[in-house]
Amino acid sequence: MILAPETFQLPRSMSAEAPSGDALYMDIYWFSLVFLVLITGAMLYFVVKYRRKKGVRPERTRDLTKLEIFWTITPLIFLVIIFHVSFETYVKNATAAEGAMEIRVRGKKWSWEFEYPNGSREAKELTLPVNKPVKFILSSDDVIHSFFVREFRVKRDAVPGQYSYIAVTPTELGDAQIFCAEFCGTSHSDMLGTVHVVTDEQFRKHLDEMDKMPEVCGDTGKEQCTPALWGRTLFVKNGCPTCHSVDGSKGNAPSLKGVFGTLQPLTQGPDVMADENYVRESILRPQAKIVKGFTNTQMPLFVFKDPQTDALIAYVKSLK
Ligand code: HEC
Ligand SMILES: [Cu+2]
Repeated sequence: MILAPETFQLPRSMSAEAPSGDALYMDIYWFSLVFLVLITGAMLYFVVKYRRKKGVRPERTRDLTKLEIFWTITPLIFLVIIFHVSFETYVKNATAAEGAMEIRVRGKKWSWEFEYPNGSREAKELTLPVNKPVKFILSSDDVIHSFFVREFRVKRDAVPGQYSYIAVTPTELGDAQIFCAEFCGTSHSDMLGTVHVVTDEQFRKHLDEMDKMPEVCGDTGKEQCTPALWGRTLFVKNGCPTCHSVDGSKGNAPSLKGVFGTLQPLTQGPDVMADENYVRESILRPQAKIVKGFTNTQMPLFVFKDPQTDALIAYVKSLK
């Protein structure tokens, strides 16, 4: 299959679903353009031809029922055809192929979380094997988000309390940007992510290694990884900084600076020592102990495997 590169109108196409939609888009585009030119041309021509002239009195117009029926029915036929072709393309692209790999996509303020069939999860980054059909099962932990990848030509709302689906078969190796296409609050514009389309072998390797500490991490992605540095990478990726500062300034969530190893005042019960167990619980079950001055409902639920949780704890510990 020959895939179109980026054009003035359309971004690069990277999925098996893209060509049919693009073709439809271009058909409708040219169809509209031709009629725009024809109608505007005819209009201008008549404006000039029948302009007011000295000594010429305009004729009374007559009803031309046949002509009126003609120009009502003709566009209707065109619209019915466009609807039919669009609907067919939509249905074809909305149904996942038999045996498609199921990936859960969860929108939360303000990050995307992806869960692979083996249960591993990852934030803001999605890796997919090339030429394998994928079915995304979308949901939201809070408000309505919308999962949008231009290069795949897919967009679907992630609605709280409901699952929605999209099917896609990536056909090109490379990266594409994930957007949230539904305004969802303060950091909506940061709700970005990246899809990596890789070979089957790279994909399997990625699944194996996802839950282990990578060799390199950090902002540049090139620093030698330590648990604390990996923790910081995960902290940023999972959108923790949208609520928590690490420099002591308080917003709608406690700053995590200097938390570890100190007594934390709670809304209920005695103060509690912020040790490993407390930080772990605060991350995995934020509702369990509520820090004084804050409400419990704001921190979303995160599910991390032990290595990730340990790395996050190491990072919180390092914030002196
Ligand atoms: C939407 C805002 C929000 C996000 C995102 C968020 N948190 Fe929180 N977090 C809170 C709030 C509010 C509290 C205080 C209430 C409580 O104790 O549950 C809190 C409490 C905590 C505490 C206890 C702090 C203390 O002073 O004792 C830790 C540790 C923590 N969060 C870690 C994280 C980590 C790690 C992440 C990212 C994986 C994260 N949070 C993401 C809002 C958020
Ligand atoms: Cu969003």
